[in-house]
Amino acid sequence: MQAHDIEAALNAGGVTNEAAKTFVKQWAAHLNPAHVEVVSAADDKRLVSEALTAGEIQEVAGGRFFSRSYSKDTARSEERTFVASSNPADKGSYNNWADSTEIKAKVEALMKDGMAGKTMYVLPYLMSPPDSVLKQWAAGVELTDSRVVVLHMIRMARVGADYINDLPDQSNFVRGVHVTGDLDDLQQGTPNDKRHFVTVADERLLLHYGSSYGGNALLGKIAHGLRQASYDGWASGGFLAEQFMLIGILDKQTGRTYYICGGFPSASGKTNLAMMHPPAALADRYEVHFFGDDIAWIYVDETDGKLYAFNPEYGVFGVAKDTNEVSNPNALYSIGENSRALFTNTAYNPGLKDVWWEGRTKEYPEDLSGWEDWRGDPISARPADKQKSGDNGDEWAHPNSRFTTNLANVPNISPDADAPKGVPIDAIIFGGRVREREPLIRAIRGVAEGVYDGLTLGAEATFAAEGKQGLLRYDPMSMRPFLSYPEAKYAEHWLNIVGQAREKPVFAHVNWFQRGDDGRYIWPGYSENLRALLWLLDFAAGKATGEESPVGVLPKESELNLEGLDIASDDLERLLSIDYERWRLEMTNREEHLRQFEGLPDAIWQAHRDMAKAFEA
Ligand code: OXD
Ligand code: MN
Repeated sequence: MQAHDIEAALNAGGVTNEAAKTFVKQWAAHLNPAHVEVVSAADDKRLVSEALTAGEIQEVAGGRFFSRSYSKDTARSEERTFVASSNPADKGSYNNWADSTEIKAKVEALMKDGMAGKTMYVLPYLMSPPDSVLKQWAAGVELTDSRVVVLHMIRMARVGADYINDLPDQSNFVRGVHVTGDLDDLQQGTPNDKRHFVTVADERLLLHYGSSYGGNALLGKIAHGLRQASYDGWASGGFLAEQFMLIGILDKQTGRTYYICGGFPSASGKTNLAMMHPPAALADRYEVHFFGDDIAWIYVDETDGKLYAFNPEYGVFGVAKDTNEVSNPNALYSIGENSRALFTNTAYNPGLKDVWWEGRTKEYPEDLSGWEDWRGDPISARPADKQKSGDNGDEWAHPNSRFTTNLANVPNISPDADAPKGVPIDAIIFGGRVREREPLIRAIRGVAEGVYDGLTLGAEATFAAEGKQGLLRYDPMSMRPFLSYPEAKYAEHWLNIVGQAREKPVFAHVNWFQRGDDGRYIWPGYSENLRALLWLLDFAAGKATGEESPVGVLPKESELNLEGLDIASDDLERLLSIDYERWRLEMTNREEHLRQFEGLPDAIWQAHRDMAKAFEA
């Protein structure tokens, strides 16, 4: 394309920001697209109809849509994700650091002419509520060659030229380039894997090559909202960007809303928690308000000294598996009729225009006709024993199949979701998926102790399968795949930010996944989880004292509101106590985990030593 045609396209799209125009022109020269088109959210209808005509998406009844991604491109690829900078001191244990000069040259070469014959979509976006106090870190421009990615971005971020035209510093936006690449020729998963998902953190530049799956290709969400923002928050000293859900709990009796944010490693129920309904017996008194299920930006307001948080996203990119009327009725509503939700890699029935995933209903759809699995293969063509086997590999929907929907569709969205300051945080919680050791909830006194708890967060999964029972895959603050700078500095930054708050939040660790000797979950979970959080708020207010333990304060049975809950007393006792032997083992594992992080602040080591010592007493 000629420079003047690109200029004309930018003008037609309403871009007046000269720095953005320069960025687009430079990359257009390198990527060589056939067309350039600036996108705003108002283009959704037209783009959906174009994508339907092109067969990139298909219709789901009730004004919703479905798409399949390439079969080797169905999840975030951690091993192909890099954080780059010009400073080798930015290398951490988990950030997969790369030298920015070297990796940029490599990715730029891979991207050369990567949009030939295609349209380059230009997406100016904002990762924050409009007028947010952290707005200066929130603007970005993503260039992408995928119309389906555009449809996701419109649901997940605020998209439109105005978000970059009115920037006080016109060049202050994150520059993102996404090139899908030839998915058949990327050698995914081999030693010659060509995929590169790079955050050049000290240049605020995102270069993603070789995928069109959401987690790799929606640059606003994870690359900007988490990796880049956490680096910016540290480099500026001003804020934290965390993979956290954020909710409000309204006590209708007092009229006060309490705000809780927290991190959970994947598949530990973050979306369900953020969207939960109170259990029936408590619904007259409490409401749970949704802010976000995946990202929170957190800072201290200098005027009132309080810790605030907001969700920078505009939508939900939720895991479909096991989403149903019991686990998450609000999620089902949010992807219901007229939501314009977009499903990815679920099972699909073109005749019925319907989608299905494992756990959507107890039984598989009775009549197999028309149903296609996530790869597009008819279920009825499978051997009979593979049609409804439930075995790994026989799933109808990909285990990481997703729904993408706008925040406005979530029925329990908070009336303060767009508050420019965010909301003041009362509690920060961490929760893993732990079979035996972690009680239902333990309150943690002290900021260093809370940060220590976050750094030692983890989930049992793969290691358990290898027979090392009880060993966690540690996932500090649930940020392991998104950490952008060294863990010791990350801990120090956490201590600084939360330390500045005049009113400190209470910390707690929760676990909804404890199992009995018979392997059954002993806590019912889902909406009942509210009971544990209400105890925490009582504890923070001094209305509950709990029982001291080496790992924090556990609720007394009498302090937990159990109205309307039928639970065996043995189970309850187990949920509210700890197994000392398992914990002693865990302390040794933690020490090894923390030792990786050279220069970890002494306050964190002290918290660790204090806990270890409490077990000796
Ligand atoms: C994730 C996501 O991969 O939020 O964590 O999609
Ligand atoms: Mn996430």
